[in-house]
Order: sequence, then C-alpha cells, then structure tokens
Amino acid sequence: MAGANATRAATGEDAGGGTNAPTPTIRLDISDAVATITLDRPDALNALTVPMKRELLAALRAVARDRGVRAVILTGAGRAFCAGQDLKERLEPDAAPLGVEVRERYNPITQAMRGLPKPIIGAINGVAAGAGASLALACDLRIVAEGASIALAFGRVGLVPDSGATWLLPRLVGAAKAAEIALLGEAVPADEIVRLGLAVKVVPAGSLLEEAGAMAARLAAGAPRALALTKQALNAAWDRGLDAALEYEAHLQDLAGRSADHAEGLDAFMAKRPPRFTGD
Ligand code: T3D
Repeated sequence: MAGANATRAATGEDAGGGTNAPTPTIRLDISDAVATITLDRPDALNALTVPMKRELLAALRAVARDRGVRAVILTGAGRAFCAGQDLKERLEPDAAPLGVEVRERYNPITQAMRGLPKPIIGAINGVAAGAGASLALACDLRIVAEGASIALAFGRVGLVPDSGATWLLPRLVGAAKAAEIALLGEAVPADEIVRLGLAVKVVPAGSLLEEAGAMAARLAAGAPRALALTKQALNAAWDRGLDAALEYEAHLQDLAGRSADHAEGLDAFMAKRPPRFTGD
C-alpha cells in the first residue's frame, strides 16, 4: 500500500465483497502519504459498536505498518465526530461486561493511537461525546469545526470517563479544568476547546478537512523517524522527572542523529534546498 492512493474499508480482514460481508463502519483513505480514518455510522452519530471498534483498531494497525503513511487524520462522517459507545448495543443480551469491553476493545484503541509512530490529527467535525471525547483527546493534535464540542458525557449514563480520558485530560488542560469537564459533563464548545489549548484552531465546518489535510501534508513532509521519536519523547515525558527526560532525550537524539534523514537535513540546509526525507 505504501505510496499508493487507496480507499478501503478497514474490516481488518479481506471483506471479500460477498453478499454477507458486513457493512463497513470505518473508512480508510490513503493519499499522498496521509491516511484519513473516518468513523462512518453517521445515522447513529458514529456511535461505537463492537465491529466498529475492531475495524478502527485494524485501521490504526494498518497505518502503523504502512511506511508510505506519514500522518493520519481521524474524523467522523456526517454531523458528529463520535457519540461514544453505542448505547443501544449495550442493551443487547449478549453485551460483554463493561470491564471486559473497556479492557479488550477500548483500551487497545487508545494504546494504538498513543503508540502510533506517526502523528494523528483529530479533525473534530461535530460532537465528540463519551468515548468519542476520549478518541479526540488521544489524538496528537486537534482542529475543531465551528459548532463542534467535546463532552465527557459518561456521567449522564452513570459511567466513569474511560479509554484514557482521566489520564489524558488533566495532562492536557490541568487538574482543575479536567475536574470541571469530567464531573459536570457539560459540552465544551469549539472556541473554548481552542482557548484551553486542546485544539490548534477552530475553522468553518466546510474547510475542516482541507485545513486538517494541509497540516497533515506539512507533517508528512517532515522527517518520519524524528517525528515518531518526538511523539515517543512527549509520551514518555508525561511520566518522568526532568533528569529522566533529559537522559531519554539524549538517547533518542543519539538514534535520530544516526538516521539518513538527519544527514539529508544537514545536506539540504547547506545546499539551501528543501529536504527530501525518506524515514531511513
Ligand atoms: O461499553 C461501554 O459502554 C463502556 C464505554 C462507555 C463509554 C461511553 O462512551 S459512555 C457515553 C455514551 N455516549 C453518550 O452518552 C452520548 C449519547 N448521545 C447524546 O447524548 C446525544 O445523541 C448527542 C448529545 C451526542 C447529540 O444529540 P443530538 O440531539 O444532536 O442527536 P440525537 O437526536 O440525540 O441523536 C441522533 C441519532 O443518533 C439518534 O438516533 P435515532 O433516534 O434518530 O434513530 C440517537 O439515538 C443516535 N445516537 C446518538 N448517540 C448515540 C446514538 N445511538 C447509540 N448510541 C449513542 N451513544
């Protein structure tokens, strides 16, 4: 798939095209080194079902493996980003216990996003509620559309924030604001999301994907390994003191310094030309 422009459903297996093939709920489009993962159940505001979580994880794993993908956009089809867990599915008699659902289906998604060695931009096109808010928070960067919002709506259905929200939110906005957002559960509107530093900017809904695409293209032109190591350093720094962070930076810089991309960056600088990074 590397380098190719492709669109496919992310079922995690060959859909086969047979009449019994399940309707895909995740779209994976790859173009010019940017993968766009679209949550695609617009009639249910992209609420997450078991197959959808499986497909989302498969899509994240596919883009992790694909050397041709250098940046990822996560967005929602229709008017919502994601309304969280599909609450109708929870009422089905064979629904897994919540602890199992979270451990086996949600947590691996958050881990895949935070561990993905490429930057993920959340193009937050509408409401991101419950586990949908957690998905938004697990992105590296966010751009929000006017009218979008983030709501830790878990309390309204008697649940606690999950999928990493209690870990990510305080680190992103501070403990006091995180407590306000998590305990009151009110929707944080787009301009406030930006004011809190949770998103880079708010843009008109019609230009959201264009703006996210421009940011992704900029990232895709960067040195892939350096970006991956930068994400790794930022992830690790959240759990470390200064001395450990300094040592880890030195270790990662040692790795980056041996890369072909570093040599190319120096060469391009001296020649006053744009670098052509390969990820080697
Ligand atoms: O496994 C586990 O359960 C553990 C993990 C839990 C994590 C969680 O995510 S818990 C939190 C779950 N999410 C919510 O509580 C949000 C529920 N949705 C809403 O509060 C509202 O829909 C919104 C505020 C997001 C949007 O409101 P509005 O008025 O714009 O739209 P709507 O009319 O409520 O929804 C439109 C349709 O989407 C509607 O379908 P219908 O009636 O036209 O056939 C609605 O039922 C459906 N929908 C919206 N959210 C969900 C949903 N269907 C299933 N599950 C949903 N979460």
